[in-house]
This record gives sequence, structure tokens and C-alpha cells, in this order.
Amino acid sequence: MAGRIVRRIGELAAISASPDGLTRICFSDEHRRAAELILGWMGEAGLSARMDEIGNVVGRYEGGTPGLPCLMLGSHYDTVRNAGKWDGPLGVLTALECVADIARRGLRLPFALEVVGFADEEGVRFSSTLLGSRAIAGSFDEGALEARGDDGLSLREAMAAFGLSPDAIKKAARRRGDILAYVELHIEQGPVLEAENLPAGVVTAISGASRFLITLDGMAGHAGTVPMRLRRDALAGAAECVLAIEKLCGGDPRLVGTVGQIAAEPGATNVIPGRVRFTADIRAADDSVRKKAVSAVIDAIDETASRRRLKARIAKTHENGTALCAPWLRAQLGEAIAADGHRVLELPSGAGHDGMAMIDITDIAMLFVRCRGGVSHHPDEHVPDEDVASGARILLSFIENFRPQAKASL
Ligand code: HGY
Ligand code: MN
Ligand code: MN
Repeated sequence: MAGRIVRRIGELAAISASPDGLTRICFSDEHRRAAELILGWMGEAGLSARMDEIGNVVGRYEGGTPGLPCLMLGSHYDTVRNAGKWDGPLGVLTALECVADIARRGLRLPFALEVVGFADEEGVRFSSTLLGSRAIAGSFDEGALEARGDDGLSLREAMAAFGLSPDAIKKAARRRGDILAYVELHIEQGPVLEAENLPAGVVTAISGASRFLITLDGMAGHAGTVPMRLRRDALAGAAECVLAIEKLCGGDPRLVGTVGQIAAEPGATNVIPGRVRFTADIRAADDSVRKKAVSAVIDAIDETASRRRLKARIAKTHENGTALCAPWLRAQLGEAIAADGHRVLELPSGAGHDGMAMIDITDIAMLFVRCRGGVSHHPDEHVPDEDVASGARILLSFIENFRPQAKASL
């Protein structure tokens, strides 16, 4: 199992928009090539495989009788820019390998199994994130269709160019009850499992996040002639905001705040920047802590802008509350970890995941797999073969022993 997973991780990682570094964003040629590869693997494993109306790839393996509700497994297959090769694909490929193993043995369970590869979890191209899982959960926000990427194409135009009809997205939505649970295997993207000397752990909750695009407008001018005291320098203002975000979020260990993108216009050495756009990403496991931090950051940006005679526009591009993993699923994942001979550790996820959308339609849970040094969103991201193997064994044991939650009696 692990050998094939590792080989396929490498094959997928070779599908990138750039020759140096892995970048695979939604509705790109790389998206299509990766989808074709995964759909082929799903077909080889005996699953019925299809691309849905928003570019997710979905493979299904029937239970004892056709048409039963399913245990849904998987993760995303898009990446950040200059990504690691495990974030997302490890979850898709491990789930596929487990279902393929069950199919090879001709096992039929009292529920169907579905493996999903979500088309856009990272939100790199259109800032709004979880597009694929929101479509399946029926919570896709049509407003996102007007969002524009760096190439100027809107999501609507990019989907049409990709061959998908934006008006058909609603058809990707599943009925409540179709999915018994959504369970995702994912690298931890943090240092805890390595520090605890554990190959796997159970996630308690996925931290909520707020993302913003901030535009500061000042006055472009000649770098040589405008006295410093008369400037309305948008980049100097943005720099002060960036440090304010770092200071505000750095003051509380429950918070993280990141400015990941910044662009100054017109972008010439000898011109005072008249406009700067930058992003902010603020997270905490506790929604009230995050919301308080968001309003403090907004106040800091507004105060800096007015003091520097800049105009500030703050647009929210994404917000998701903390998603709690279901205790009944956490318990069954814990049993599978214990059966594999390990202490069961439960830990929160600071990283966002598709479960934040899937929770709208079913109970969710996550199995974290140790990754080297906790490094992620970086080419050095790595999972040793033995941890790939542990993750696959534990997920397979979870699947074979999965007991759907008895419906609450009326
Ligand atoms: O940003 C995140 O936490 C995730 O990798 N999309
Ligand atoms: Mn990621
Ligand atoms: Mn991920």
C-alpha cells in the first residue's frame, strides 16, 4: 500500500504550473491533468469515477447493495504556490489505496465508500476557499463566481474555459443522509506528533479563520522631490499595518495572524507607492478570540490610514467558524490508532481543511499523520514511508470497523 501511495504522490507532484516548485491551482491545465490521473487510478481500483460539476473527482465503491449511504473519505488535490507534495494528495491517495484494498478482497460493507479529491481547498486562485467541498455540502456561495484571479479571469470565466458550467454547480450538492460521515487523513502540518513521537493523531477541531484583502490608497509621487512630511505613502502605511497585525496576534498564544501577499503600485523604484493591496489571515481555535482579534486589526488599519491620510478599504474574502470533529468519529479513529499499537493523542488543527465545509452536511473527523519537522506549504514538506504506511493501516482499520452512528431515536 505505502509504496504505491508514495509513487503516486510523486507522479501527482510532477503536474505543476512551474518547472521549479509545485503549484497546481483550480481550473488550470494542471488541474485537468491531475484529475485525469486520479480518475484513472480510481477506475483501475474498481471504483466508478467521475468529475463533478465543480471539478472535484469522486470515486464510489458500492456496499452490500447498490445505492447505500456512503462513508466519504478524501482530501483536496489543489496546492498552494511552491507547495509541498503531501498536503492534500496524501489524503486522497491513502483513502483510494484503502478502498482499492477492500475492493481487491471483494469485501462489501453495509455502506458505500466514496473517495473525493476536492478541486480547490487552498483558495489560491480566487481567494475564496473550500469551493469544491462547499459545492458538495450545498453551501457554495454564487457570489464567489465574480471573484477574479491574477490573470483577470473570474471564477465563472475560468470554469467555463475549463469546460464546466457555473450554473450547474448546484448539481454537485449531495443530499443530507447520502453521506454517513466525512473523514479526512491529512498531514499534521505542525510539530506536535513528531514531538510526541507518534505517527498519527486524532483532530479535535479545525480552527476558524478570517481572510481579508486590504487596499490602501495614498498618493503616488516623485521619490526625489516630495518631502517626507508631505507624503501619503501607501507602502509605508501598509508596512505599519503588517507589523500591527503581527503585534496584535503575537500577543496571544491562541491567535495566529499572517500577511501572505502584498503588492505596491505603480511598482517603480523612483515612485512613491500610491496604492498597496495586501492580505490578512487571522485564526484561532476559539471563534470569540478570533473575532475580537479581527476587530482590533481593523481598528489598527483604520487608525494607521487616517493618521497617514490614506484611504483604507478592507474586504472580507473568507470566513469560517471553528469546525468541531464529532466525538463518535474521534472515538472510532482512536480505536484504530490504538489497534495499530500507538497511544491516542487528540490535537486541534490550526490549518483549515475541507471538513469546515463538509460539516454543513455530515459529521466530520480527521486523522493527522506526522510530517517531518512539521514543515508544510513548503517544498521540504515530507512524510517518511513508515508514516505513510501507518496512516494507511490506521485508516483501513477505521474503515473496516466503521459503525455508522445510530440515528437519534425519535
Ligand atoms: O490555509 C490553510 O490552512 C489550508 O492549508 N488551506
Ligand atoms: Mn494547505
Ligand atoms: Mn491541506
